[in-house]
Amino acid sequence: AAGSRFDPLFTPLKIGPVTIKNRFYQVPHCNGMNRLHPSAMARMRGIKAEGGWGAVCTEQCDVHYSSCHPRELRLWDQQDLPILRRAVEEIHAQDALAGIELAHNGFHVHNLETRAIPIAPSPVATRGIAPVHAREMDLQDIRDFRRWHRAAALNAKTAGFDIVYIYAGHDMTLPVHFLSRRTNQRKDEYGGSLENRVRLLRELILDTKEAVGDRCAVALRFSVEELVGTHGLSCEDEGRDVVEMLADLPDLWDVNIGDFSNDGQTARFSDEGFQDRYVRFVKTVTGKPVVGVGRYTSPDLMLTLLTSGALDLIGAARPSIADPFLPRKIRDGDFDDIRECIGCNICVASDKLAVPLRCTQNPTMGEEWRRGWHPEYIPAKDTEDRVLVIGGGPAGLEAATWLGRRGYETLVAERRPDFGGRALQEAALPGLHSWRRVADWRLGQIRKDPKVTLLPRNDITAEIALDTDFSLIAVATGAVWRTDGTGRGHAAPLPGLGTVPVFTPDDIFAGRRPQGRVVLYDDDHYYMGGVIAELLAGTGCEVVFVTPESLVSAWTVNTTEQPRVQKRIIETCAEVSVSTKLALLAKGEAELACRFTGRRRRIGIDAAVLVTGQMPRDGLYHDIATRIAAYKPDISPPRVVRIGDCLAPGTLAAAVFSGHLFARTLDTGLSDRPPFRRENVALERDQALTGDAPYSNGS
Ligand code: FMN
Repeated sequence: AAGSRFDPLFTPLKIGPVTIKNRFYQVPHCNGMNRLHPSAMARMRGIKAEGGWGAVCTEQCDVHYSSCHPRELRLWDQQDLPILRRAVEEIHAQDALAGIELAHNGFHVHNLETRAIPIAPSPVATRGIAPVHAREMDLQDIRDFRRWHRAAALNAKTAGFDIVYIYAGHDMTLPVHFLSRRTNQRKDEYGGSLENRVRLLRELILDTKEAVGDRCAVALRFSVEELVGTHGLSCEDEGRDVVEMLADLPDLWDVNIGDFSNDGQTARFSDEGFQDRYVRFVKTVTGKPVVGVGRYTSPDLMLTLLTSGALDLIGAARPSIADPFLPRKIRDGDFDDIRECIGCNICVASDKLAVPLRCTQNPTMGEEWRRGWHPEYIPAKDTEDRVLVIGGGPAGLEAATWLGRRGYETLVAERRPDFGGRALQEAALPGLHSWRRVADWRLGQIRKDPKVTLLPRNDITAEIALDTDFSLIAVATGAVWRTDGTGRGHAAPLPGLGTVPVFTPDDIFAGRRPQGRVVLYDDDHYYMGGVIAELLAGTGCEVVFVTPESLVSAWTVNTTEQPRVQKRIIETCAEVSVSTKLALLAKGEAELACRFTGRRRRIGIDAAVLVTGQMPRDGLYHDIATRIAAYKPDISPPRVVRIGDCLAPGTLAAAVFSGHLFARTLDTGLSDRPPFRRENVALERDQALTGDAPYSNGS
């Protein structure tokens, strides 16, 4: 509301020829929907704009087929315009500025789809391990690239974008490859001195300003620090020099630290505001507006960043995913309603795995178009049900939050004294404190809702559940970790159980701790094995970390945490054995087997911690279902469903989603037809093709 101390966050700001209405800026982020699910992508952006973000940007958008990112947007030519226009329309409909991040991924991509040889300042193997090399660009290639970039900028303007980016961040794109001493070994005017290495970037900014600068702001996304010392860009060395050299050339500086694994650090490894100390200097060098990021969810910190002159605009990717309505909530003073990002990077994982974006805190993310879900509104109830939710973990609390909003009278029974289930238990593990936010937000909402009652310390049996007059029962009793070592690697129980003390994550949650030399067997591969190893090492255990995968916590590759996780495990554990199975336990010993050769060795241990499979805790569900099945035909029985980990153990995000799905549909089962819209790519003959035929048979 006007007159609030947060008013500075709601003052407009001129960015080149355009004006942003407030200081909330959704920086470019991919979303797994991209050009393959364009309506879904556009709707998601529109919802962000509706939530009050003054600017909403697309993800990176390739300007040419020699930069063929497998998952992102494209603006190769005008054929790509309709998809982008759709996003612009959605964003403009809510009075926000639309930004587009033009990109050429140079040797960062392999171009397996287009078969174009990747291009680079100097000959180099492409990123990753694909057997592909990039070739050196000659001066004509550089002129061509500038032309493609300029054409894309003009097309972006035609599509209606207000902000056009040059993307020189995250060690990913051609202008950065030219900038970097590591990747530019050229001897011509584009190599050698920093003045030469920055030439292409300077030319791109000037080209873009000349082409579209009359109507569009020209933004530069630049990583001022790469955390590899003076070997790379550093805010104390060449990163700063570049900002000084280009100071007032772009209309907007969008700055961060690169590469993405640094920029997108999880809460396990960094706190809110972690980039501030690296990017703070930018404002002292340029007179142009500066936007920065750092998992900003706290209104107070945002205000301080602005008023202290650290930033002009509060940038956000993940916080805008967790709460698309964050700006509006600050404006309206609804601080308790802000759904804070927990910094888990399940969003990043969805993008990496090329599926629509998901979010632990915001289960509607990625479902805005295909299921018609909105992050703030939900249809009023359309049945007369009264709902009993048994279990107050992430799924149960999420279900109750939204059932209440729909107007359903809901009771949540929990056997523990506190609510939150695994979100609370896991939040006590090293680095996972922000997991609490999953419970806190939902409890905050429920406590304001007279329709929902919380009943702690209530161990509900089937008899009690069926003795009530609830017409719908959702069993959300979670899951248990397997105690016998079965999981992905072992289909049958581990031989030798009973010869040494065995612990599972559930024992750790309950406060039971092994002592001495401990083998931790991680056949789960997400974060649990790693954080428990860290915890035990911190309490004095000598931990031998064993996993059949070739990397520690291998699935965290998708959340981009993996190298940090492995470093920490190497540093904290006594020994790390990858590609190794725990073959058997014996008195005081564990036998380990090489996953490839089967070669075995024995190590002395005092205890084993098994982080393998999980089983749904669904006994109560089956008990209720069995009793209902035996009801006499003249009695109309209540309906019972399972939600969250009780249905199938998975991520925190999956549990929350399951609870949300139940609140919307009163079910979690499968239907005959998909319960969401699909966007089918039109066949060529169905498209209104303009211009030349896209291929020729030579006749
Ligand atoms: N940055 C880009 O410049 N281009 C991208 O396409 C891009 N994709 C991203 C996809 C996801 C799912 C996320 C979470 C981030 C992405 N980023 C990308 C980085 C973000 O713009 C941002 O700099 C980073 O996430 C740190 O900001 P945050 O802490 O507010 O999330």
